Amino acid sequence: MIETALKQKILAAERVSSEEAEVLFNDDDIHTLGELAAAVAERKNGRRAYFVLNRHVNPTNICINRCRFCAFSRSKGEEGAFELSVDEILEKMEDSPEGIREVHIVGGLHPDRPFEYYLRLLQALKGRFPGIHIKAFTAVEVDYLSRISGLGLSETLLSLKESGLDAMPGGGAEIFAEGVRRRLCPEKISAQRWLEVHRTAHLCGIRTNATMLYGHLESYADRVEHLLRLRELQDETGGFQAFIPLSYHPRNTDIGGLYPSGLDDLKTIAVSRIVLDNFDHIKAYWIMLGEKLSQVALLFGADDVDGTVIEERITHAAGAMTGEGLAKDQMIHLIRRAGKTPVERDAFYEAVKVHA
Ligand code: V47
Ligand code: SF4
Repeated sequence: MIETALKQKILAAERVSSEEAEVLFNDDDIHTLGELAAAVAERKNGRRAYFVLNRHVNPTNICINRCRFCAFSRSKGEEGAFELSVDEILEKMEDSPEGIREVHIVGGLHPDRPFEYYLRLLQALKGRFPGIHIKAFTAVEVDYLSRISGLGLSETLLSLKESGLDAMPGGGAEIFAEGVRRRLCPEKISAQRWLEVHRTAHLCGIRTNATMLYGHLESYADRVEHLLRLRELQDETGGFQAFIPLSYHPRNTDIGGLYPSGLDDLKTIAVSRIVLDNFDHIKAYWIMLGEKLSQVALLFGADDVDGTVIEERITHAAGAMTGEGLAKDQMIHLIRRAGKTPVERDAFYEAVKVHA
């Protein structure tokens, strides 16, 4: 049972402490938790629920990190490894359905692609599709680009921005807690560095998202630590747009294990909505949650279901049970039937069309 004092605190828009956040995770009263999170979401976004017409592009799956939860990456020369040229990516974009507003680009840390490839890719995409926002490169990739270019973090980010980068996705955060992070992804940048890249991006005027990979080896206390570190940085910069809890998919991974339960997925959305009081948006990523659970998540604190997506490869390599994309009509239907107003948005949450 969630105590009355804690309920009142949340309803009065007061900030919850780390102890209180743990209480929320440990409580099994999912209905009360959902109601509280829904009240917070309604205070922030009314009845609106957002989606974007977007597609994904993964320039390569070749990666020197080889994180133990990642079924997408390959080593160079390994069966299944791929690398796309700038022209091949432009062709994919040409073949996409009409009306796309955002392209989401993330990939592996390629051992020998030069920094110029990434700048050329951005310039070519912006030149050919000026109306499409480019949300690209996780903090892990940006750190790597800074290393291979020999430029500082700000210079790297400013070069990417000048070449066409509009916003950054939230991947690579995984779980900040040091012990678990070391077991999950020993080669990956530290939590501190991930936060530093985002801080620098915000200072350079680049808005970003944040994620948390949950349901593997971490505890509730680790999840709370993660959320609080994000909340702290957001207090400092205000540069985060959305938070996306990423539900672990165990297939074809080194660490294996089980999928998180549907209740854990809903609980994580709801607690995130309550704890991250300085984030405008909580995203229920339907690719990972499934269409039906992401619809329910709209009643548990989420106000965004990502987008049409098209050609998702990272989650699908690890056993996603969803399709690789959804049509615009399906997104609108999903949101409407949850009793919300579908708002088609761009990469900056500007409304493109309200489907009242
Ligand atoms: O960084 C990798 C995660 C991320 C697995 O910012 C896995 O709008 C679950 O960050 N099970 C990429 N997750 C996805 C991502 C994202 C997706 C949609 C929207 C946005 C956004 C960001 O996927 C990786 C990693 O954290 N991931 N393997 C897995 N087995
Ligand atoms: Fe590479 Fe990212 Fe996969 Fe880790 S999660 S192996 S950094 S592609």
